[in-house]
Amino acid sequence: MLHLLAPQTADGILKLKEQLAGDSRAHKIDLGVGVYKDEGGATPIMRSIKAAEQRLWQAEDTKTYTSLPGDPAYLDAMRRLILGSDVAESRVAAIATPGGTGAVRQGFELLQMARPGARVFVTDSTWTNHLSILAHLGIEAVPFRYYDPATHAVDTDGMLADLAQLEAGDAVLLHGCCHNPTGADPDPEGWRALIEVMNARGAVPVIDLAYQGFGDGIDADAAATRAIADGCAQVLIAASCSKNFGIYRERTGILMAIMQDAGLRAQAQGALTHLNRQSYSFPPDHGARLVTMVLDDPALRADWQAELEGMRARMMSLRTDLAQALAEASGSDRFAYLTHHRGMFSRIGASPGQVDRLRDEHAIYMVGDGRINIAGLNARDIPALTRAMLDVGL
Ligand code: PLP
Ligand code: TYF
Repeated sequence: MLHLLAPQTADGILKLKEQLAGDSRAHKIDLGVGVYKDEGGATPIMRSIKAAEQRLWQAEDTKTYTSLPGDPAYLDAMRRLILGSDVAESRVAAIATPGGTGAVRQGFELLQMARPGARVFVTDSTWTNHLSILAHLGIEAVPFRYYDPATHAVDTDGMLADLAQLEAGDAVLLHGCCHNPTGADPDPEGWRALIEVMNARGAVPVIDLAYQGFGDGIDADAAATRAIADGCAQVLIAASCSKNFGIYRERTGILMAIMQDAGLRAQAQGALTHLNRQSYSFPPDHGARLVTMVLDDPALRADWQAELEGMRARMMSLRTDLAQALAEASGSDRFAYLTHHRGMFSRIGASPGQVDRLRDEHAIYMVGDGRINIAGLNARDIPALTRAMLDVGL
């Protein structure tokens, strides 16, 4: 009966990798898949991770199972990294998950366990995996206005008008920082209004935090998440260590459920642990252990922070340099939005036809919705990208 399986559409972002591999033009520029790259185009292992790995190889004397929710030291270190000291430990239930994707998946499953038929409101647009996981689980995704292509910024009024449709028991999926795919995050006032509308309607925030440290810094990037955790009675947070620790393939993430009191925390912890058991029993441990070692050792942590800050600064200066090159070549300031966006991504407003032309005529690859990965750039490619963007009419 397996022949009954319906064909599935491939991940459009990951498909770019194959297209790019088949392109023999030496000057091709990869602004596709969201992976951090250095000036030489490499995605290196961070120094602190390499050092932790070396120590772990020497010190680790067993690979017996951890516990179903994951190593408690990892869950604790991540809670402190994400929430700081703003949120009482007694409110936080957590499980380790295979990557941020695993956390997102488990979070949606938890919503469905709590309330079959719950809807998830999503930013228009959002990471395509959000939509495909929701569809796979049979959960209704309700898009709300978020990004205004005219201003390249968040359409706060439109967002709040659409969220007035929220009903009690709905969930709202937000990107904690560095919105994927647009690069536009709400301003502090927008975040405050979001908290207000979610509380007024009885909706549960679900925060996807995949780029902490890539926007304005480790604590600044967690500020909205902390404000929501502080201001709302129940919150889900799905976080990834793939980008900020550079451990993509280790599959390291966490799902936290913040509840109003310790009793409800225990109930949520039971449900989360149950979910891990139903899915894969014990979550992957290697990446989680490296993250814990880095966060808990002052010297490793300082080095990690310094290296992460260097990555963040590189992305910010690429933004500034590209915006400046475009301003000079176009004689206009219509590209200033690049410096207002945060994280790896910006949506540059290219139509599907313009995306095709950029690829076919200029060997520049980006996602079909006009999303570029800023970290895929380097100083040498900025003139070519500038010429190409203006050539196709952006
Ligand atoms: N959420 C968003 C918005 C992302 O862009 C990513 C990308 O990598 C993830 C979650 C999860 O990543 P991973 O499963 O590799 O940790
Ligand atoms: O959006 C991106 O490019 C990253 C990487 O199925 C990614 O989040 C892309 C697709 C995917 C998993 C990760």
